[in-house]
Amino acid sequence: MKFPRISLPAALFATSLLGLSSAASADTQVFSTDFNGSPAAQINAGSATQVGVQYFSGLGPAGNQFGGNFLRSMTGNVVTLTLTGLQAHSSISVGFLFAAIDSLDGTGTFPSGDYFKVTLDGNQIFRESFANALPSQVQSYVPPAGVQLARHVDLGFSGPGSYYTDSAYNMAADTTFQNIAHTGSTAVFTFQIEGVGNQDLNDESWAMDNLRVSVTPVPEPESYALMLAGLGLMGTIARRRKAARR
Ligand SMILES: [Ca+2]
Ligand SMILES: [Ca+2]
Ligand SMILES: [Ca+2]
Repeated sequence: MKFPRISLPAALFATSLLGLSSAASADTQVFSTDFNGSPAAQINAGSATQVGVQYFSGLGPAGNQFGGNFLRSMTGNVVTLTLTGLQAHSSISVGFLFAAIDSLDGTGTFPSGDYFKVTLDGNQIFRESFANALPSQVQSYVPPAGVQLARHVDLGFSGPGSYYTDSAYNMAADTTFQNIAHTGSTAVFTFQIEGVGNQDLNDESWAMDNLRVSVTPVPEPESYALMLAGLGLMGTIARRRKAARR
């Protein structure tokens, strides 16, 4: 039995091609924090602080559960995440656990308007109201399957009481936040609850835990050049072999 001969350059090239294709198909995590240790330098939290998650602890799927501390913010405050030096990529995804704490008023009439808004590079990617106080209040956010972890449950902070129940969501499972077209080397996300219904921290607030950002890489221009050079080399090898068999 004869084994086909493979030249060393061709074998090396085939290996590098495999590497490139696997890198292109899998997302690469570029930021992650669980808010348990020192605050991440990439986050400007404004007046938000890292505090214990209280009864949110353990909510969430394996590997992505509330625990330790999270970043708790009053309504009206803006939390900004700034990422620089990102590798070449075609899209970006952000995931986090979201805690809707105490008597957020949804789209309701007293006082109306507690909207959680997320922007990327100044463009709004999410804006929905969240309601916790009364079951009759209107919440515009309809969580996709697998996103809602708790609703109208006392998970701590103000209360307990009918006005001060809480809700929890796994936003990493909401496709709104996944594979957003993006190519820039810098990405700036903002998170806030805004609207005419913003009240003080003891009345209503929100928090996030396990904030993670990933990108879908594309080969760098140098990699393309390498790939083209490799293809040329393989072509040359194939032609030489064909010529040798004549
Ligand atoms: Ca945490
Ligand atoms: Ca509460
Ligand atoms: Ca309010």
